[in-house]
Amino acid sequence: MNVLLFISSLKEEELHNRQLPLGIGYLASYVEKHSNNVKVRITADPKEVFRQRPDLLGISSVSQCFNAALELGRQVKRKLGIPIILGGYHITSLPHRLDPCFDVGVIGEGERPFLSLVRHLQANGALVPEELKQIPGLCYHGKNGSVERTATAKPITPIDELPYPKRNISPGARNIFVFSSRGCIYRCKFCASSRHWRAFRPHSARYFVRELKYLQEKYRASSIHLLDDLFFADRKRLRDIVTMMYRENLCGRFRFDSFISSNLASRETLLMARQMGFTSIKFGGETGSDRLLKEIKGPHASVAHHQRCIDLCRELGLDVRASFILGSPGETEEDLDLTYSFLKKNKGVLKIHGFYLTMPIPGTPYWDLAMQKGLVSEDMDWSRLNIDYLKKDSFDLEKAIYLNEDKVSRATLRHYFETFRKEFEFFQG
Ligand code: B12
Repeated sequence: MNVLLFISSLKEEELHNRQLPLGIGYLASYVEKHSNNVKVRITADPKEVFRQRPDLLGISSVSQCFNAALELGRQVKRKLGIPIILGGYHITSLPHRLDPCFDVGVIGEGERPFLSLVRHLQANGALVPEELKQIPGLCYHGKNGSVERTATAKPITPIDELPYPKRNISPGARNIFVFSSRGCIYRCKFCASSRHWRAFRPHSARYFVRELKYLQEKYRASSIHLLDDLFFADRKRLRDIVTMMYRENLCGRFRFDSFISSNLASRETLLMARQMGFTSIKFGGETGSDRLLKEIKGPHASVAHHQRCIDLCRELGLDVRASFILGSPGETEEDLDLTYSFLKKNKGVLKIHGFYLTMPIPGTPYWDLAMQKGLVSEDMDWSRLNIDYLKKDSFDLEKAIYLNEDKVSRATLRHYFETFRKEFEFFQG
C-alpha cells in the first residue's frame, strides 16, 4: 500500500529548501514501523500527488494554509477519487467543519488514529463509515450530512515509544529540527498549541541524547533547532540532559536554539543551556505592560522576569531575542507606551524577532472572542489569518482582523507599528 503525506504550506519553496515539518515525518515513521507492506512518502509539492497516485492521501494543514489544503483535496477527490485524510491544527480546532472532499479528519495527535486508519483500509479496501466509530480521535461524515466524532484518543505516553521522524534533509544541511516535547505547561491566549497537545509530555533525557547522537552520525549535524513550545519546561530533565551530554562528551558539540519563558530563565537554567551549547535564547516578550502581559499569558508572567532574562543573558554572554505582539484585546495606549519604554531601555542588547499583530487563531481564546465580535467565521478566507509582517508594504492594517478596535484605533496602532519598526531593527535569522 502506498501512502503519501502532503503538507499544505504558504511558502512551498521555503519548505523544499529547508526540511519538511516533523508532524508528517512522525506519522510516516510510526506507520511504517507498525504495519506491513506500507510505504509512506512525504512531500510539500502538490504535483507529487498526481505523479505518485497513492492509495491513500494524508493532508496536513494549519489554518493559515487551509485554502490550499481544500483546493488540493477537492481536485484529488475529483480526479483520482482516492481516500483522503485530513490532520493537523485546523481540523483539530474545527472538526465539525470537515469538508466533504475529506473522508476523515484526525483530531490532535495523529500517530495512533492514522495507523488504525491505514490498517482499516488494508483490511477493508475502503473506509467503511459504520466501522470508523471504533477508532478514537476521528471526525467523519455520518448520514444526512452530519459530521460524527469518535471518542477522544488517549495521548501517547511516554512519547519515547515514538520512532524518530522521517526527515528529508538535503545533503549538506547542518541545522536540524528536533521536537523534544509535546505541549506546553502554560496557556497563552493567542496560542493554539496547548489545546492541541493537551498535557505536556517530554521525551526523556536518554531519548533526547540518543537522538542527538543519531543525528550527528547520520547527518553530521552540528546545529539543532529545538522546535518545542517550551524546551525548558522541565528543569530536572534539563539537568539530566546536561549530565548525559557531558558523560557522552557531547557538550558544546552542537549549537542549540530554542524558546524559553522568561520566568524560567534563572541563572542556573541559563548556565545549563550555555553548557549544552546554546549561544542564544529567545522568549515571547509580547508587551512591556505587566498588567497586559499577565492578562495574555497568565499570572506567572511578568516584565520583571523579561528584564532579568535579558540581564542574565547579557552577563553570561548569550544572545537574547524576543518577539512582541500589538493589538491584543484590552491593550491601551498606555500599554503601548510601556512596550516602547521597555524596548528603548533594552536597545542594543535585546534583538527583536518581530512585531506582530495579535491574530485570532482557531483553537485559542482569542478565536472565541473574535467569533463573538463577528470578526471571523468558520468558513472564512483563511489566508486573512496570515500576514507577512516582513513585507512592510503588503502588511495592510486597514484590512487586517483587529481585535482591539474599541480601545485603540487602527490609525493609532499603525503609528505605533511604524515607530517601533523605525526605532528597533528586526533581527532576521
Ligand atoms: C516549527 C513550527 C513551524 C516551522 C516549521 C519548520 C519545519 N519545517 O518543521 C515554520 C517556521 C516553517 C512554521 C511556519 C508556520 N507556522 Co508554525 N509552528 C511550528 C511549531 C512550533 C512546531 C511544529 C511541529 O514540528 N510540530 C511537531 C509535530 C509532531 O506536530 P504536528 O505537525 O502538529 O503534527 C501532529 C498532529 O498535528 C497530527 N497531524 C498533523 N498533520 C497531520 C496529517 C494527517 C494526515 C494526520 C492523520 C495527522 C496529522 O499528527 C502529528 C503527529 O502527532 C508549531 C507549534 C507546535 N508546538 O506544534 C507551530 C504552529 C503549528 N505554526 C503555526 C503557524 C500559524 C504557522 C505559519 C502559518 C506562520 C506564518 N504566518 O508563516 C506558518 C505555516 C507553516 C506551513 N505549513 O507553511 C500555528 C498554527 C495555528 C493554527 N491553528 O493554525 C502553530 C500551532 C503555532 C501556534 N502557537 O499557534 N511553523
